[in-house]
Amino acid sequence: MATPSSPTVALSDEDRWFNTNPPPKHLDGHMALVNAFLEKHAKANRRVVLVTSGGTTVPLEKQTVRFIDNFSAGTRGATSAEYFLDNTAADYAVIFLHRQFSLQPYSRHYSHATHSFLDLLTVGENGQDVRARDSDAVNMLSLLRRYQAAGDRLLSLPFVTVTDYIFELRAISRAMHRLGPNGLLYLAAAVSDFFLPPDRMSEHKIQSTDINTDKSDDKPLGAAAEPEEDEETYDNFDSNPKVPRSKRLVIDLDPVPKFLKFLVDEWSPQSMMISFKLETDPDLLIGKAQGALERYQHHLVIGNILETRKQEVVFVTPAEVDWVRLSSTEAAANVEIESLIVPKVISLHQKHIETHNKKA
Ligand code: PAZ
Repeated sequence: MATPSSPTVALSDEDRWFNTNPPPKHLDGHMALVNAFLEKHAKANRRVVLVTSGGTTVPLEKQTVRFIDNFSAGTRGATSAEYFLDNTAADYAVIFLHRQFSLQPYSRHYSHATHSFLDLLTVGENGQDVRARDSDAVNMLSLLRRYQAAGDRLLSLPFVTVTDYIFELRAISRAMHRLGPNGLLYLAAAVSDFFLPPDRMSEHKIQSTDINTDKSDDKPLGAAAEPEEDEETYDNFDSNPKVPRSKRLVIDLDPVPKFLKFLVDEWSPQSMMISFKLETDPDLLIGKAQGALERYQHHLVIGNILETRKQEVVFVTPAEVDWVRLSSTEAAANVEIESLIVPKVISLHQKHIETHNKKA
């Protein structure tokens, strides 16, 4: 403990954040798996890509009942992971850091379908075994072969909250530093920009009424507890101040620290780093992507618009702005845009490695 005479070292913003937020329960277990995975693939001189995928939650209570979430199902991440793994010439191993229960490479083709997976099965002729229905069997067999070929080149690790995500990202990217330029960070997760710090988070479920004066969520607070109309605080949050402040849930979130800066500068400076940028207003996309590149000094931002993200993305580097689009024929044939994104990323990573090796 610091005494008045002992020197004190000011904590950086990064240290302060990591000291005041709880690490995920499974971090040590995940890192044991990551270290063994990296050891094996580094020995084989294989490239390793960390693909992050899916949305992060922002819990509102420590014993979490309610949380804020976002739209992402993890399609971009799961699909991209598959194209990295299937590219046998490039020979990547993939750490797939994904939101728990979001889409996964290979199983994504069936896992979130609107019909039950049981509809794909039929009972064999002998009445004893189970088979895929004839109409699905060919596709399933080819998928199973691709999944088995990926085998131990895929390590899948789940996260839930935005805090879990940042802890996992720091630990994994630091561990990937050992790969030098063979490491690739492909950050497609939809990460919340805001969170509720633990010192302002209630331990238990947030109550909708004052539990000391009212037991029911349905009826209004008892007359004795309810201030008279003219005493009540009708704060003007909006143009309809009919609901008193005491009955509103007002959520006041802090910004999530800009951790990509730490990633580039300290956690994994030799890896190639690609961030994704999502916007809904097309007029903002390129400027925001260029702003992120400028601020973090990483290698590439892949920009996309919510509505068109499955048809087009834009590669923004310090040198150029390059749109990648499905042609109308490709779109009609349900070609996945990740089949265009991933080969382009692989060739940029190849250049990154060559540039690094020339300098060394
Ligand atoms: O998960 P999904 O396929 O529905 O969406 C993918 C995406 C839009 C979340 C991804 O392409 C992306 O832009 N991620 C970064 C989002 C952001 O933090 O700006």
